[in-house]
Amino acid sequence: MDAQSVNNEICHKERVSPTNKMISKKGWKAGALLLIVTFCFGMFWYLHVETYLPRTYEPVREMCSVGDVPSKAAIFISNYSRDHPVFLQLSDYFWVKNQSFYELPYGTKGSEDLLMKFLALTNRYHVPPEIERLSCRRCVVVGNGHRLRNSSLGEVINKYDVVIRLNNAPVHKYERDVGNKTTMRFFYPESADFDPNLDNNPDSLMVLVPFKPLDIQWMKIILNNEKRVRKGFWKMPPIIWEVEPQNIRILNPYYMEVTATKILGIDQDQKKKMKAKPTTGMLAITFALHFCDLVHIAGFGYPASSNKKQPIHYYEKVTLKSMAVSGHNITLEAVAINQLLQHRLIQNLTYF
Ligand SMILES: *[C@@H]1O[C@H](CO)[C@@H](O)[C@H](O)[C@H]1NC(C)=O
Ligand SMILES: *[C@@H]1O[C@H](CO)[C@@H](O)[C@H](O)[C@H]1NC(C)=O
Ligand SMILES: *[C@@H]1O[C@H](CO)[C@@H](O)[C@H](O)[C@H]1NC(C)=O
Ligand SMILES: *[C@@H]1O[C@H](CO)[C@@H](O)[C@H](O)[C@H]1NC(C)=O
Ligand SMILES: *[C@@H]1O[C@H](CO)[C@@H](O)[C@H](O)[C@H]1NC(C)=O
Ligand SMILES: CC(=O)N[C@H]1CO[C@H](CO)[C@@H](O)[C@@H]1O
Repeated sequence: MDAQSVNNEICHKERVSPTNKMISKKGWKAGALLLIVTFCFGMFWYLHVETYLPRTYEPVREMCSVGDVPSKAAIFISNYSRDHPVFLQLSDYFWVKNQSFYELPYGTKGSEDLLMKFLALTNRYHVPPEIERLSCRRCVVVGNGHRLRNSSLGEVINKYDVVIRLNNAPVHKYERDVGNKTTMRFFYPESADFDPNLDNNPDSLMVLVPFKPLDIQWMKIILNNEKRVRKGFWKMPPIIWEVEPQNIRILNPYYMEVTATKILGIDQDQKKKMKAKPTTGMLAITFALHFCDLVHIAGFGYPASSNKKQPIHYYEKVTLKSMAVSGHNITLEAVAINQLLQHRLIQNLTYF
Protein backbone atom coordinates (compact mmCIF):
# COMPACT_ATOMS: atom_id res chain seq x y z
CA MET A 1 0.00 0.00 0.00
CA ASP A 2 1.50 3.35 -0.96
CA ALA A 3 1.19 6.53 1.06
CA GLN A 4 -1.56 7.92 -1.16
CA SER A 5 -3.84 4.99 -0.72
CA VAL A 6 -3.16 4.84 3.01
CA ASN A 7 -4.16 8.45 3.14
CA ASN A 8 -7.26 7.77 1.10
CA GLU A 9 -8.08 4.98 3.37
CA ILE A 10 -7.82 7.14 6.48
CA CYS A 11 -9.83 9.89 4.81
CA HIS A 12 -12.41 7.44 3.73
CA LYS A 13 -12.58 5.99 7.19
CA GLU A 14 -12.89 9.37 8.77
CA ARG A 15 -15.53 10.41 6.29
CA VAL A 16 -17.76 7.41 6.73
CA SER A 17 -17.00 6.86 10.32
CA PRO A 18 -20.39 7.89 11.86
CA THR A 19 -22.44 5.64 9.58
CA ASN A 20 -19.84 2.99 9.80
CA LYS A 21 -20.21 2.92 13.55
CA MET A 22 -23.95 2.46 13.20
CA ILE A 23 -23.54 -0.24 10.66
CA SER A 24 -20.95 -2.04 12.73
CA LYS A 25 -23.25 -1.87 15.78
CA LYS A 26 -26.10 -3.34 13.77
CA GLY A 27 -23.70 -5.81 12.17
CA TRP A 28 -22.47 -6.87 15.58
CA LYS A 29 -26.01 -7.50 16.75
CA ALA A 30 -26.86 -9.46 13.59
CA GLY A 31 -23.63 -11.37 13.84
CA ALA A 32 -24.26 -12.25 17.45
CA LEU A 33 -27.78 -13.32 16.64
CA LEU A 34 -26.52 -15.45 13.78
CA LEU A 35 -23.93 -16.95 16.08
CA ILE A 36 -26.53 -17.79 18.71
CA VAL A 37 -28.88 -19.29 16.16
CA THR A 38 -26.06 -21.31 14.63
CA PHE A 39 -24.95 -22.46 18.06
CA CYS A 40 -28.46 -23.47 19.10
CA PHE A 41 -29.05 -25.30 15.87
CA GLY A 42 -25.70 -26.98 16.19
CA MET A 43 -26.41 -28.04 19.73
CA PHE A 44 -29.82 -29.32 18.78
CA TRP A 45 -28.35 -31.28 15.88
CA TYR A 46 -25.52 -32.58 18.04
CA LEU A 47 -27.79 -33.69 20.87
CA HIS A 48 -30.37 -35.04 18.49
CA VAL A 49 -27.81 -37.12 16.63
CA GLU A 50 -26.10 -38.08 19.89
CA THR A 51 -29.21 -39.46 21.52
CA TYR A 52 -30.67 -40.94 18.40
CA LEU A 53 -27.62 -42.61 16.92
CA PRO A 54 -25.11 -44.16 19.28
CA ARG A 55 -21.54 -43.14 18.58
CA THR A 56 -19.93 -46.52 18.43
CA TYR A 57 -21.04 -47.88 15.11
CA GLU A 58 -19.80 -45.81 12.19
CA PRO A 59 -16.24 -47.13 12.14
CA VAL A 60 -17.34 -50.78 12.33
CA ARG A 61 -15.01 -51.44 9.39
CA GLU A 62 -11.88 -50.37 11.21
CA MET A 63 -12.89 -51.49 14.67
CA CYS A 64 -12.04 -55.16 14.44
CA SER A 65 -8.94 -56.23 16.26
CA VAL A 66 -8.13 -59.89 15.96
CA GLY A 67 -8.23 -61.77 19.23
CA ASP A 68 -9.78 -58.96 21.24
CA VAL A 69 -12.88 -60.83 22.34
CA PRO A 70 -11.08 -64.19 22.74
CA SER A 71 -8.47 -62.76 25.08
CA LYS A 72 -11.06 -60.95 27.22
CA ALA A 73 -13.41 -63.94 27.22
CA ALA A 74 -10.62 -66.24 28.39
CA ILE A 75 -10.44 -64.20 31.59
CA PHE A 76 -14.19 -64.03 32.09
CA ILE A 77 -15.20 -67.59 31.12
CA SER A 78 -13.39 -70.45 32.84
CA ASN A 79 -11.95 -73.06 30.45
CA TYR A 80 -12.85 -70.82 27.50
CA SER A 81 -12.29 -72.63 24.22
CA ARG A 82 -13.00 -71.85 20.58
CA ASP A 83 -12.17 -75.38 19.48
CA HIS A 84 -15.64 -76.83 19.74
CA PRO A 85 -17.43 -77.40 16.45
CA VAL A 86 -20.06 -74.68 15.98
CA PHE A 87 -22.68 -77.02 14.53
CA LEU A 88 -23.38 -80.70 15.07
CA GLN A 89 -22.05 -82.92 12.34
CA LEU A 90 -22.79 -86.42 11.14
CA SER A 91 -19.28 -87.63 11.87
CA ASP A 92 -19.90 -86.99 15.57
CA TYR A 93 -22.57 -89.69 15.59
CA PHE A 94 -21.88 -92.00 12.69
CA TRP A 95 -18.89 -94.14 13.64
CA VAL A 96 -18.03 -93.07 17.12
CA LYS A 97 -20.82 -91.52 19.14
CA ASN A 98 -19.87 -88.28 20.81
CA GLN A 99 -19.90 -88.98 24.52
CA SER A 100 -22.02 -86.18 25.87
CA PHE A 101 -22.39 -85.67 29.59
CA TYR A 102 -25.80 -83.99 29.46
CA GLU A 103 -29.12 -84.49 27.75
CA LEU A 104 -30.72 -81.72 25.67
CA PRO A 105 -30.59 -78.77 25.81
CA TYR A 106 -27.14 -78.97 27.42
CA GLY A 107 -25.79 -82.00 25.57
CA THR A 108 -26.78 -84.72 23.12
CA LYS A 109 -26.89 -87.70 25.48
CA GLY A 110 -29.69 -90.04 24.44
CA SER A 111 -30.40 -88.22 21.16
CA GLU A 112 -27.54 -89.74 19.16
CA ASP A 113 -29.62 -91.98 16.89
CA LEU A 114 -32.11 -89.25 16.10
CA LEU A 115 -29.24 -86.88 15.34
CA MET A 116 -27.61 -89.41 13.06
CA LYS A 117 -30.80 -89.75 11.04
CA PHE A 118 -31.37 -86.03 10.91
CA LEU A 119 -27.82 -84.98 10.09
CA ALA A 120 -27.77 -87.43 7.19
CA LEU A 121 -30.57 -85.34 5.64
CA THR A 122 -28.92 -81.92 5.69
CA ASN A 123 -25.41 -82.96 4.77
CA ARG A 124 -23.92 -79.51 5.60
CA TYR A 125 -22.34 -78.81 8.94
CA HIS A 126 -20.07 -75.86 8.49
CA VAL A 127 -19.97 -72.11 8.58
CA PRO A 128 -19.97 -70.65 5.03
CA PRO A 129 -16.36 -70.32 3.76
CA GLU A 130 -16.67 -66.56 3.18
CA ILE A 131 -17.21 -66.13 6.92
CA GLU A 132 -14.83 -68.87 7.99
CA ARG A 133 -11.92 -67.27 6.16
CA LEU A 134 -12.38 -63.76 7.58
CA SER A 135 -9.34 -62.89 9.63
CA CYS A 136 -11.45 -60.75 11.94
CA ARG A 137 -15.14 -61.41 12.44
CA ARG A 138 -17.39 -58.49 13.29
CA CYS A 139 -20.71 -59.71 14.65
CA VAL A 140 -23.91 -58.10 15.79
CA VAL A 141 -26.55 -59.98 17.75
CA VAL A 142 -29.89 -58.34 17.04
CA GLY A 143 -32.26 -58.76 19.96
CA ASN A 144 -35.98 -58.30 19.48
CA GLY A 145 -36.36 -55.43 21.93
CA HIS A 146 -38.89 -52.67 21.48
CA ARG A 147 -36.20 -49.99 21.51
CA LEU A 148 -35.26 -50.99 17.97
CA ARG A 149 -38.46 -49.30 16.82
CA ASN A 150 -37.63 -46.07 14.98
CA SER A 151 -33.96 -46.63 15.76
CA SER A 152 -32.86 -46.26 12.11
CA LEU A 153 -30.13 -48.81 12.87
CA GLY A 154 -30.84 -50.88 9.76
CA GLU A 155 -27.93 -49.65 7.66
CA VAL A 156 -25.56 -49.97 10.59
CA ILE A 157 -26.63 -53.54 11.30
CA ASN A 158 -26.17 -54.49 7.65
CA LYS A 159 -22.48 -53.53 7.81
CA TYR A 160 -21.39 -56.32 10.14
CA ASP A 161 -19.81 -59.46 8.73
CA VAL A 162 -22.18 -61.64 10.74
CA VAL A 163 -25.72 -60.61 11.66
CA ILE A 164 -27.39 -62.99 14.10
CA ARG A 165 -31.16 -62.76 14.51
CA LEU A 166 -33.44 -64.50 16.92
CA ASN A 167 -36.56 -66.58 16.69
CA ASN A 168 -39.31 -65.19 14.43
CA ALA A 169 -38.18 -61.55 14.51
CA PRO A 170 -39.32 -60.01 11.23
CA VAL A 171 -37.15 -58.10 8.79
CA HIS A 172 -39.78 -57.45 6.14
CA LYS A 173 -41.22 -53.93 6.66
CA TYR A 174 -38.72 -53.22 9.46
CA GLU A 175 -35.61 -52.89 7.27
CA ARG A 176 -34.99 -49.26 8.26
CA ASP A 177 -34.68 -50.16 11.94
CA VAL A 178 -33.26 -53.69 11.89
CA GLY A 179 -31.62 -54.07 8.47
CA ASN A 180 -32.19 -56.85 5.98
CA LYS A 181 -29.06 -58.96 6.28
CA THR A 182 -29.32 -62.22 8.21
CA THR A 183 -26.27 -64.45 8.42
CA MET A 184 -27.70 -66.79 11.02
CA ARG A 185 -31.06 -67.08 12.69
CA PHE A 186 -31.28 -68.97 15.98
CA PHE A 187 -34.66 -70.53 16.62
CA TYR A 188 -36.55 -73.54 17.95
CA PRO A 189 -39.80 -75.05 16.59
CA GLU A 190 -42.13 -72.97 18.77
CA SER A 191 -40.34 -69.78 17.77
CA ALA A 192 -39.96 -70.60 14.07
CA ASP A 193 -41.04 -68.03 11.53
CA PHE A 194 -44.09 -69.22 9.62
CA ASP A 195 -42.81 -67.48 6.50
CA PRO A 196 -39.04 -67.94 6.67
CA ASN A 197 -38.41 -66.75 3.11
CA LEU A 198 -39.90 -63.33 3.79
CA ASP A 199 -37.55 -62.50 6.67
CA ASN A 200 -34.31 -64.19 5.65
CA ASN A 201 -31.87 -64.07 2.76
CA PRO A 202 -31.59 -67.05 0.40
CA ASP A 203 -28.32 -68.01 2.09
CA SER A 204 -29.22 -67.28 5.74
CA LEU A 205 -28.31 -70.19 7.99
CA MET A 206 -31.30 -71.42 9.97
CA VAL A 207 -29.76 -72.56 13.23
CA LEU A 208 -31.93 -74.88 15.29
CA VAL A 209 -31.41 -74.59 19.02
CA PRO A 210 -32.65 -77.96 20.28
CA PHE A 211 -34.25 -77.77 23.70
CA LYS A 212 -35.67 -81.29 23.52
CA PRO A 213 -35.39 -84.33 21.23
CA LEU A 214 -38.79 -83.48 19.75
CA ASP A 215 -37.30 -80.29 18.29
CA ILE A 216 -34.94 -82.33 16.12
CA GLN A 217 -37.77 -84.71 15.36
CA TRP A 218 -39.92 -81.77 14.17
CA MET A 219 -37.36 -80.76 11.63
CA LYS A 220 -36.70 -84.31 10.49
CA ILE A 221 -40.43 -84.78 9.95
CA ILE A 222 -40.64 -81.65 7.84
CA LEU A 223 -37.62 -82.48 5.72
CA ASN A 224 -38.82 -86.04 5.16
CA ASN A 225 -42.43 -84.94 4.85
CA GLU A 226 -43.48 -87.54 7.41
CA LYS A 227 -46.68 -87.49 9.40
CA ARG A 228 -46.74 -84.38 11.59
CA VAL A 229 -46.59 -84.62 15.39
CA ARG A 230 -48.67 -82.16 17.38
CA LYS A 231 -48.09 -83.27 20.93
CA GLY A 232 -45.25 -82.11 23.12
CA PHE A 233 -44.87 -78.50 22.01
CA TRP A 234 -45.81 -75.64 24.27
CA LYS A 235 -46.96 -73.69 21.23
CA MET A 236 -47.90 -75.06 17.83
CA PRO A 237 -44.88 -74.87 15.50
CA PRO A 238 -45.25 -74.52 11.72
CA ILE A 239 -46.19 -77.73 9.96
CA ILE A 240 -45.10 -76.40 6.59
CA TRP A 241 -41.74 -74.69 6.68
CA GLU A 242 -39.97 -74.06 3.42
CA VAL A 243 -36.25 -73.81 3.97
CA GLU A 244 -33.50 -75.37 1.87
CA PRO A 245 -32.03 -78.32 3.80
CA GLN A 246 -28.50 -77.11 3.02
CA ASN A 247 -29.23 -73.91 5.00
CA ILE A 248 -30.20 -75.80 8.16
CA ARG A 249 -27.78 -76.34 11.04
CA ILE A 250 -28.04 -77.58 14.63
CA LEU A 251 -26.18 -75.52 17.19
CA ASN A 252 -23.71 -77.46 19.31
CA PRO A 253 -25.39 -77.69 22.77
CA TYR A 254 -21.99 -76.84 24.20
CA TYR A 255 -22.94 -73.13 24.00
CA MET A 256 -26.12 -73.72 25.96
CA GLU A 257 -24.12 -75.46 28.65
CA VAL A 258 -21.60 -72.61 28.81
CA THR A 259 -24.40 -70.03 28.90
CA ALA A 260 -26.14 -71.75 31.79
CA THR A 261 -23.18 -72.70 33.96
CA LYS A 262 -20.58 -70.05 33.16
CA ILE A 263 -22.41 -66.95 31.97
CA LEU A 264 -25.52 -67.22 34.14
CA GLY A 265 -23.98 -69.29 36.92
CA ILE A 266 -26.99 -71.57 37.12
CA ASP A 267 -26.32 -74.54 39.37
CA GLN A 268 -24.60 -77.58 37.86
CA ASP A 269 -27.54 -79.66 39.00
CA GLN A 270 -29.40 -80.63 35.86
CA LYS A 271 -32.83 -80.30 37.47
CA LYS A 272 -32.22 -76.74 38.52
CA LYS A 273 -30.94 -75.92 35.08
CA MET A 274 -34.16 -77.14 33.53
CA LYS A 275 -36.08 -74.59 35.53
CA ALA A 276 -34.31 -71.56 34.14
CA LYS A 277 -33.26 -72.09 30.55
CA PRO A 278 -31.29 -69.32 28.91
CA THR A 279 -33.09 -67.27 26.27
CA THR A 280 -32.11 -67.60 22.64
CA GLY A 281 -30.68 -64.07 22.89
CA MET A 282 -28.41 -64.89 25.80
CA LEU A 283 -27.33 -68.06 24.01
CA ALA A 284 -26.56 -66.12 20.83
CA ILE A 285 -24.35 -63.71 22.77
CA THR A 286 -22.43 -66.63 24.29
CA PHE A 287 -22.04 -68.17 20.86
CA ALA A 288 -20.75 -64.86 19.47
CA LEU A 289 -18.17 -64.68 22.26
CA HIS A 290 -16.83 -68.02 21.01
CA PHE A 291 -16.99 -67.21 17.31
CA CYS A 292 -16.37 -63.50 16.77
CA ASP A 293 -13.57 -60.99 17.30
CA LEU A 294 -15.99 -58.14 17.86
CA VAL A 295 -19.41 -58.57 19.45
CA HIS A 296 -22.00 -55.82 19.35
CA ILE A 297 -25.57 -56.19 20.51
CA ALA A 298 -28.68 -54.22 19.58
CA GLY A 299 -32.23 -54.42 20.85
CA PHE A 300 -31.44 -56.11 24.14
CA GLY A 301 -33.11 -55.23 27.42
CA TYR A 302 -36.62 -55.26 28.81
CA PRO A 303 -38.70 -52.41 30.23
CA ALA A 304 -38.84 -51.94 34.02
CA SER A 305 -41.05 -54.53 35.69
CA SER A 306 -43.40 -51.76 36.81
CA ASN A 307 -44.02 -50.90 33.16
CA LYS A 308 -46.79 -53.38 32.49
CA LYS A 309 -48.17 -51.90 29.28
CA GLN A 310 -44.89 -51.37 27.43
CA PRO A 311 -44.47 -53.81 24.51
CA ILE A 312 -41.24 -55.80 24.78
CA HIS A 313 -40.71 -56.52 21.08
CA TYR A 314 -40.32 -54.19 18.12
CA TYR A 315 -42.87 -56.07 16.04
CA GLU A 316 -45.67 -57.17 18.34
CA LYS A 317 -47.61 -55.99 21.37
CA VAL A 318 -46.74 -58.68 23.94
CA THR A 319 -45.68 -57.32 27.33
CA LEU A 320 -43.52 -58.54 30.20
CA LYS A 321 -46.39 -60.71 31.35
CA SER A 322 -45.54 -63.20 28.61
CA MET A 323 -42.01 -63.58 30.00
CA ALA A 324 -43.26 -64.54 33.47
CA VAL A 325 -44.35 -67.96 32.24
CA SER A 326 -41.47 -68.50 29.84
CA GLY A 327 -39.14 -70.28 32.25
CA HIS A 328 -36.41 -67.72 31.58
CA ASN A 329 -34.83 -65.66 34.32
CA ILE A 330 -34.51 -62.27 32.64
CA THR A 331 -33.26 -60.55 35.79
CA LEU A 332 -30.34 -62.92 35.93
CA GLU A 333 -29.69 -62.38 32.21
CA ALA A 334 -29.76 -58.58 32.53
CA VAL A 335 -27.11 -58.78 35.25
CA ALA A 336 -24.96 -61.05 33.08
CA ILE A 337 -25.30 -58.79 30.03
CA ASN A 338 -24.36 -55.76 32.09
CA GLN A 339 -21.28 -57.55 33.32
CA LEU A 340 -20.25 -58.43 29.79
CA LEU A 341 -20.76 -54.78 28.80
CA GLN A 342 -18.71 -53.56 31.74
CA HIS A 343 -15.84 -55.88 30.88
CA ARG A 344 -16.08 -54.63 27.29
CA LEU A 345 -16.57 -58.14 25.95
CA ILE A 346 -19.62 -56.82 24.17
CA GLN A 347 -20.83 -53.34 23.25
CA ASN A 348 -24.34 -52.12 22.83
CA LEU A 349 -25.81 -50.20 19.95
CA THR A 350 -29.05 -49.30 21.70
CA TYR A 351 -29.61 -47.96 25.14
CA PHE A 352 -30.80 -50.25 27.86
C1 LIG B 1 -11.86 -76.74 33.58
O1 LIG B 1 -11.24 -77.86 32.98
C2 LIG B 1 -10.62 -78.75 33.90
C3 LIG B 1 -9.87 -79.82 33.12
O2 LIG B 1 -10.68 -80.37 32.11
C4 LIG B 1 -11.69 -79.33 34.82
O3 LIG B 1 -11.12 -80.17 35.76
C5 LIG B 1 -12.39 -78.18 35.53
O4 LIG B 1 -13.47 -78.68 36.30
C6 LIG B 1 -12.94 -77.18 34.53
N1 LIG B 1 -13.50 -76.05 35.25
C7 LIG B 1 -14.70 -75.53 34.95
C8 LIG B 1 -15.13 -74.39 35.80
O5 LIG B 1 -15.40 -75.92 34.03
C1 LIG C 1 -18.15 -83.88 21.51
O1 LIG C 1 -17.87 -84.13 22.87
C2 LIG C 1 -16.97 -83.25 23.48
C3 LIG C 1 -16.78 -83.68 24.90
O2 LIG C 1 -16.29 -84.98 24.94
C4 LIG C 1 -17.44 -81.82 23.39
O3 LIG C 1 -16.51 -80.96 23.94
C5 LIG C 1 -17.71 -81.46 21.94
O4 LIG C 1 -18.23 -80.17 21.85
C6 LIG C 1 -18.66 -82.47 21.33
N1 LIG C 1 -18.90 -82.17 19.95
C7 LIG C 1 -20.09 -82.02 19.47
C8 LIG C 1 -20.18 -81.67 18.05
O5 LIG C 1 -21.06 -82.17 20.16
C1 LIG D 1 -42.13 -44.29 15.28
O1 LIG D 1 -42.32 -43.28 14.32
C2 LIG D 1 -43.65 -43.18 13.87
C3 LIG D 1 -43.70 -42.20 12.73
O2 LIG D 1 -42.77 -41.17 12.91
C4 LIG D 1 -44.54 -42.76 15.05
O3 LIG D 1 -45.88 -42.68 14.64
C5 LIG D 1 -44.41 -43.81 16.14
O4 LIG D 1 -45.13 -43.40 17.30
C6 LIG D 1 -42.97 -44.03 16.53
N1 LIG D 1 -42.90 -45.18 17.42
C7 LIG D 1 -42.19 -45.18 18.55
C8 LIG D 1 -42.23 -46.43 19.34
O5 LIG D 1 -41.51 -44.24 18.89
C1 LIG E 1 -31.24 -55.20 1.45
O1 LIG E 1 -31.95 -54.15 0.86
C2 LIG E 1 -31.23 -53.45 -0.11
C3 LIG E 1 -32.05 -52.24 -0.54
O2 LIG E 1 -33.38 -52.59 -0.73
C4 LIG E 1 -30.92 -54.38 -1.29
O3 LIG E 1 -30.19 -53.70 -2.27
C5 LIG E 1 -30.10 -55.55 -0.76
O4 LIG E 1 -29.88 -56.48 -1.78
C6 LIG E 1 -30.81 -56.22 0.41
N1 LIG E 1 -29.89 -57.17 1.00
C7 LIG E 1 -30.21 -58.41 1.24
C8 LIG E 1 -29.14 -59.25 1.85
O5 LIG E 1 -31.32 -58.84 0.99
C1 LIG F 1 -33.68 -65.30 38.99
O1 LIG F 1 -32.39 -65.51 39.54
C2 LIG F 1 -32.18 -64.77 40.74
C3 LIG F 1 -30.75 -64.95 41.14
O2 LIG F 1 -30.38 -66.30 41.12
C4 LIG F 1 -33.16 -65.24 41.80
O3 LIG F 1 -32.97 -64.51 42.98
C5 LIG F 1 -34.58 -65.06 41.29
O4 LIG F 1 -35.50 -65.59 42.20
C6 LIG F 1 -34.75 -65.74 39.96
N1 LIG F 1 -36.05 -65.38 39.41
C7 LIG F 1 -36.89 -66.27 38.89
C8 LIG F 1 -38.16 -65.74 38.35
O5 LIG F 1 -36.60 -67.44 38.87
C1 LIG G 1 -26.47 -50.92 29.78
C2 LIG G 1 -25.44 -50.11 29.08
O1 LIG G 1 -24.29 -50.23 29.39
N1 LIG G 1 -25.87 -49.30 28.12
C3 LIG G 1 -24.97 -48.47 27.35
C4 LIG G 1 -25.21 -48.63 25.87
O2 LIG G 1 -24.32 -47.82 25.12
C5 LIG G 1 -24.39 -46.46 25.36
C6 LIG G 1 -23.37 -45.76 24.49
O3 LIG G 1 -23.47 -46.18 23.18
C7 LIG G 1 -24.17 -46.17 26.83
O4 LIG G 1 -24.37 -44.83 27.07
C8 LIG G 1 -25.12 -47.00 27.67
O5 LIG G 1 -24.87 -46.80 29.03
